[in-house]
Amino acid sequence: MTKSVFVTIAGRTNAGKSSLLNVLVGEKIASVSSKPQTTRTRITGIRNIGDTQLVFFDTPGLHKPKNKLSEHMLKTVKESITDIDAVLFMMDCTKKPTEQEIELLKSFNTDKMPVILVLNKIDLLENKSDLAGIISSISSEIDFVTVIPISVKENNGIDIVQEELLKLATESPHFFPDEMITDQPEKVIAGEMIREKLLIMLSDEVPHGIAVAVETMTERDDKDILDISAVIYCEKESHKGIVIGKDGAMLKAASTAARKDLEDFFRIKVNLKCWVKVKEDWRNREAIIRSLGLSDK
Ligand SMILES: Nc1nc2c(ncn2[C@@H]2O[C@H](COP(=O)(O)OP(=O)(O)OP(=O)(O)O)[C@@H](O)[C@H]2O)c(=O)[nH]1
Ligand SMILES: [Mg+2]
Repeated sequence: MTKSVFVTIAGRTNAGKSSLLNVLVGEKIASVSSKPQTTRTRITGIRNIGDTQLVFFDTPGLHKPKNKLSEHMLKTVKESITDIDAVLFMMDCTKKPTEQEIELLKSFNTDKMPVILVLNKIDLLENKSDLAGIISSISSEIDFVTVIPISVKENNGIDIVQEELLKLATESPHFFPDEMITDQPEKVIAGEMIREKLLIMLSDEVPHGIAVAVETMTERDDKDILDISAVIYCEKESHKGIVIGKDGAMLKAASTAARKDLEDFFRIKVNLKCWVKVKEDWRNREAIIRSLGLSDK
C-alpha cells in the first residue's frame, strides 16, 4: 500500500520557504531572492521517497498588504491551509516573530492543525547557544509537533524535516504521477525564472512591480532549440527604462542569466526574446492581476 502526506510551507516573507521547497523537491521549481514577496502564488512541489508521496505547497510570505496583489497573496496563504496533513511553519531564527505570525500560529492550534516549526538560517547565528532560548520562548506560546533548527544554505537539518514529514504520511493512493515534480505549467516556470533574475538584479520598487508572461514556447523541428518569447510588464514608464537599462544592458544581463537557468531546467538550448511593456499600476487592477494568473481565485 502506498502513502502520502500533504504539507503547506508558510511563514514570513524571506524566511526561506521557496529555498526549502527546492531542496525538498530536488529541483529548482520556485524563485528565490533576497527581496521580500518573491513568491506570489501557491506552488505545488512533489517528491517521492520509497512508497510515500510528499506533496508540498509553497505559499507567498506573510507581510503587510500594500495593494490588491498583496491581498490576493495573503488569501492564497489562508486557502492553502485546508485539506492538508500539517503546516511547515518557517521562521528566520535571527528575527523576532511578528504579531501576524503569532496570530496565524495560534489559529492553527485552535484548529488542531499539526505544525512543525522550522527555524531557518541558523548559519547566521553567532552563538548557536541562543537557539535554546528562541525555541523555549516560542514554544511557551504555541504547541508544535516538533521544532527543527535548519540551514537551507548549508544543507543542514533538511534530512530531519524529511523524516518528520514521513512520520505523518498515511496510507493512500498517490495523487500525482511519480515523475511529476510540480503542477506549474512550463510557461509559468519559465516566466518565474525570468522574474527571479530581475528581482535579483534590480533595486527598490522596480522589481516588485514586474510580472512576466511567457507568450510562446516552441521547440524547433530541425534543431534542438527551444524558442521562448516573453513580455515583461512593469508599472511605470520610468521603470521600463530601468528594466531595459543603458543601451539595453540590464535586459540583456537578465535574459542571459535566465537563459542559463532555462537551459538547465529544460535540458535543451534556449533562444530567449524578451519585450518590455507598461501596465500602469497593474498591482491594483483586478482584471490584469487575474489575466496574469496572480489572482487567488
Ligand atoms: N543565510 C541564509 N540565507 C538563506 C537560507 N535559506 C534561504 N536564504 C536566503 O533567504 C532569502 C529568501 O529566500 P526565499 O526562499 O526566497 O524566501 P521565501 O520565504 O520563499 O520568501 P517569499 O517568497 O518572499 O515569502 C534568499 O536570499 C535566500 O538565499 C539559510 O539557511 N541561510
Ligand atoms: Mg518564496
